[in-house]
Amino acid sequence: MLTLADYGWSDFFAAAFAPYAAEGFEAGRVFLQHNRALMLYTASGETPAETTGRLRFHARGAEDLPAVGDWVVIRRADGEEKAKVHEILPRRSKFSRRAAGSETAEQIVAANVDTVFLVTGLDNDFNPRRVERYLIMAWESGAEPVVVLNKADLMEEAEGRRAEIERVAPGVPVLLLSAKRGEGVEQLHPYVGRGRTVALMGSSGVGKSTITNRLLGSEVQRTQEVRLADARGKHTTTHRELFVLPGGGLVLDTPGMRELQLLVSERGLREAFEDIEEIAARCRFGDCRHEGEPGCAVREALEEGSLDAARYENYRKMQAEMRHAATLVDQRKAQEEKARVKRIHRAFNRTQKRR
Ligand SMILES: Nc1nc2c(ncn2[C@@H]2O[C@H](COP(=O)(O)OP(=O)(O)OP(=O)(O)O)[C@@H](O)[C@H]2O)c(=O)[nH]1
Ligand SMILES: [Mg+2]
Ligand SMILES: [Zn+2]
Repeated sequence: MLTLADYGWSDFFAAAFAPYAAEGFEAGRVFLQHNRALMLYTASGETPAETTGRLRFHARGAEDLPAVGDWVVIRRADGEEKAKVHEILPRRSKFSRRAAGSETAEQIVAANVDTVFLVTGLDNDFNPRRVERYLIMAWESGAEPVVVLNKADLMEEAEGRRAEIERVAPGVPVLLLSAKRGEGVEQLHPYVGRGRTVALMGSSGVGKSTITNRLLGSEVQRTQEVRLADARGKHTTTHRELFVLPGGGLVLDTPGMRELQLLVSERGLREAFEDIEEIAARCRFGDCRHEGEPGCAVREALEEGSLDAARYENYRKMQAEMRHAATLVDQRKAQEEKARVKRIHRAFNRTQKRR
């Protein structure tokens, strides 16, 4: 029988859970989520669950609802198949993306991930600019990023590509492997282990599910050839699921993400482009825009080639995007707060009338 520790439980969650334990609640970890339906790992095995109406009522957005990887506070009523989720315990890390069809609505993709494998294929998918973007998301999440260059068997120049990615991912391990052939997969092992959660993220067709199957030691996840005519891939994996590994630890396979769904944020941007931030700190003027001001260290670095022009351009692009998104999010939050207050007033008035 597995214990909560096998599912990633730690002192951090135990401390947050203590007041609920005293009231007889149980803890569970979400391993599957489909709309309101959840599947949880608990001390007594797997159980289906759903959120209480109260939790949904007070939710300000998707952020306040359970996502895969979340630890939740549950109660089981006699004779009911589904446990009721009363609260979500604080998250140690979280991945958000833009919800489909919206420029501002945030969706939590995964919670409480320790290490994220940012997977890129050494085929047509290879794109350092995209890796930079994924790194922003990873740094923002609070999980430790590791870049995984998969399909090394398809490229002669794999080592050169690795060096190229190391330059855009300062301080981040960059691993080269072939999941299909099973070569280099052991480099992932130090990141997995009892109670540790790893997640795989990257575009469709890069081999996330193939890697998941390697870690699981069996063909649990379906994998599929990418159509050459359609560079977007097929999106073989359609939902996120957290698996327990036979040797201990948990792995979260996710559906391929389109680049534009990634949210860029200040913190993530700073960390992913730390090298540029360091150069910019040497500009003569504190508010230097690096557009021809005298004593600009960034211009100088670009001219002498110590700063790669494409990387700098991507940084500027991400920065502009982040500012745009931040404005939209502020507007949305103001609207949501207004709607929430209105909702609470209405509910309050209803109870007053009943009296
Ligand atoms: N040559 C080669 N092919 C690989 C490797 N790893 C995976 N593939 C192939 O790439 C294709 C896509 O792999 P998947 O594991 O389904 O990719 P995915 O990232 O899970 O894709 P989505 O679920 O759509 O996001 C399959 O045909 C795999 O066999 C590898 O190391 N080398
Ligand atoms: Mg997949
Ligand atoms: Zn400057």
